[in-house]
Amino acid sequence: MAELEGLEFGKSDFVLLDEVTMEQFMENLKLRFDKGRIYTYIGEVVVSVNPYRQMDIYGKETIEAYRGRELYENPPHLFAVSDAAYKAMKRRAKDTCIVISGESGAGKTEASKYIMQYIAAITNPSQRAEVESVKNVLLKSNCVLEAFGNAKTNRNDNSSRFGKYMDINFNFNGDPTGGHINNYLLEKSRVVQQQDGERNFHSFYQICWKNLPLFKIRLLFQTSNNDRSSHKAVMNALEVIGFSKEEINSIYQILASILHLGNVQFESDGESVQIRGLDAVNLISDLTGTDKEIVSKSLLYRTVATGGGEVIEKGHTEHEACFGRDAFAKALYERLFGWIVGRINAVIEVKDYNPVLHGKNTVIGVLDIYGFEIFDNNSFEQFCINYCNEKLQQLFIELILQQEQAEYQREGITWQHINYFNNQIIVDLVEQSHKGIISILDEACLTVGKVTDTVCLDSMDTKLAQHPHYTSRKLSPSDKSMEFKKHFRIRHYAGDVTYSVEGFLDKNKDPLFQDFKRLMYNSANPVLKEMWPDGQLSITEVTKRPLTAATLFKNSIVALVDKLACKEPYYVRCIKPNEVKSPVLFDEARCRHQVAYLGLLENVMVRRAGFAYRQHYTRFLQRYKMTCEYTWPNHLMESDKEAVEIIITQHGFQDDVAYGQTKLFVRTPRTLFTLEQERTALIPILVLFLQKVWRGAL
Ligand code: AOV
Ligand code: MG
Repeated sequence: MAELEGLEFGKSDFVLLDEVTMEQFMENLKLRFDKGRIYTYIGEVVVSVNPYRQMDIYGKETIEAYRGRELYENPPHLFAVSDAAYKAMKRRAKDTCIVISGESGAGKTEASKYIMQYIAAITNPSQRAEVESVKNVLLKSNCVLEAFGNAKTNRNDNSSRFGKYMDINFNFNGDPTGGHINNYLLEKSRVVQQQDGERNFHSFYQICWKNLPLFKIRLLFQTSNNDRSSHKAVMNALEVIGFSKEEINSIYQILASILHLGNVQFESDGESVQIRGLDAVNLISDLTGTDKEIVSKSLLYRTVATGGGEVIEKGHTEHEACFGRDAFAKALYERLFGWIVGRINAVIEVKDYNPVLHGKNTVIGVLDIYGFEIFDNNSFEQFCINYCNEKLQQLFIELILQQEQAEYQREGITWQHINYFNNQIIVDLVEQSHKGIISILDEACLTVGKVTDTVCLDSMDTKLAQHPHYTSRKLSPSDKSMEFKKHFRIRHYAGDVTYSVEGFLDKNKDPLFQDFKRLMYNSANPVLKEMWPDGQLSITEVTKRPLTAATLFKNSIVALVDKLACKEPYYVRCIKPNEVKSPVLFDEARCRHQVAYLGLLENVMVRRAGFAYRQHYTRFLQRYKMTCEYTWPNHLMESDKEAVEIIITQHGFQDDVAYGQTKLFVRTPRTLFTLEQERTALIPILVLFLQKVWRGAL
């Protein structure tokens, strides 16, 4: 428990509150925010409030102050948990992960960057060149991924529109040897459409500082000087990571062609559809290294296989042509993004690692994913993002609230059970097979014939009418937000969200005409070709039913949760203090709401009634038996448990521990720290003693 700050800054660990009530919690959180103390602990969990201003707490001196120290030796900080995760990994060869959660704009991405900077700063003291280069690439990758994966939304000027989980690999010295980035569902619909007041991905505005044929593109009016400096940083980062000149050129050519695709317009004379003016098509063909004729043709026709195996060309309606163009633009961007991540991974992948020679390869994972969000208009993307946040909340409950209580029960420790809201019921509502929303969506997508979004909504309304977290429009006819008959509502752990079902089926099916894939595969540009390997399939070879977007997303998030669950977790819980990005405003109601849904109060209760450390009796004894005359070198008690009791009593720690069936439970870290110090002081004396014994002097 951190106690190093004066009382005027409030309690640095919520566990130290006089009473665990919402009032006291909020009072402390506000006091600390007002005093510029943005971090507070709940045991080992860091609660962070977005300061919305530059804080002078991330520099070299602060890093040095936290390096190698224990949590309670310094005021609360991200660096302290980063160090704890690092120490656990290095000393105990444990894989650890740092999970950062909180709603959109709460400060997750900033936190993840500080964590990575800290880890980079404290490793590789001998400055070995190959390690330095790995660290450099890991740090620079942030800049590139933000440029291509972040955008201004109405919640956050630099909102992550993809999920990111990064593993950093370490050798036995504790130096980074490589890493791997997993990216989750990029919000590609943003490429063709943004809500009022929002922007496309940053990369599109940065591109106008390049020498490319970009006239007549409306989007670029929104570009700023900020984009210009970011562009320089991205170019530098791409070079440092090792992208070749040709690759960098290709990236920007693809971006430019997506912009020009946005300028392609169609017209119809009632019979056939034409492209209005061919400027854009010509530019796209130049930029992508493809044939002008085939570009036009791919935009106007699709090749289909008939039942008899015959292959024919079918002209699009105007609507289909627009749909195809947009799907193509989105897919081009998505593949570009995936390719960039893949290229970074290829550079940082751990190479030539031999566990026999180099020891166990351990990992610290850092998760920074899009936060829970509610917009005026919530669509398929918000549905996926919010589902993902439900899963992470579920993991938090499992790891922090459930497991903790289950262990006390198992070990027979006296324990007042703490109730909390378990959001598993909402997770099930979304993902359960056959009955969940994703299943119902998939079923509608697989049904042959004309199934519309509204038909699918009907089916959801019927099947889920009884679910306590689902509101059907039929059940609330007077509800204004559902009057358009195209909405459904989920009562999420973090609040109610009304989703518009419009576009759900298309986004879930995510179709792209094979003609575009073939067009790209046949590009003269090898980089572009590499992104479209499936373009080589002929129309008759194409798999008919690939997995839907929601199911693919679900599978990836389930895999992510499994990955996290087998690591030792460290948590950063971010809170957004207000809706207006103010550094001084602490919006009490908004913060209270976040504290409630994040389950922070329950976290304090579990922690407070609970014990910071626990250790098996035998292991405890092995480590600390030298600190007690009755247990060194061996004890004469009936069991190890009794021997441990003697050590504890002799030190006067009996009020700070509880004895479980197999483990000793220690309430405060200080007890362990004192024992550890004593042990360290005794070791040289014992070594001398043992040397004498060996030499026969004693
Ligand atoms: P998010 O990652 O949680 O939202 P960010 O980390 O992007 O939120 O933070 C939003 C903005 O808040 C940043 O651009 C900074 O201006 C400011 N900010 C956050 N943390 C700090 C800090 N420690 N010091 C100074 N300013 C900060 V989202 O990605 O939208 O869920 O999807
Ligand atoms: Mg973010």
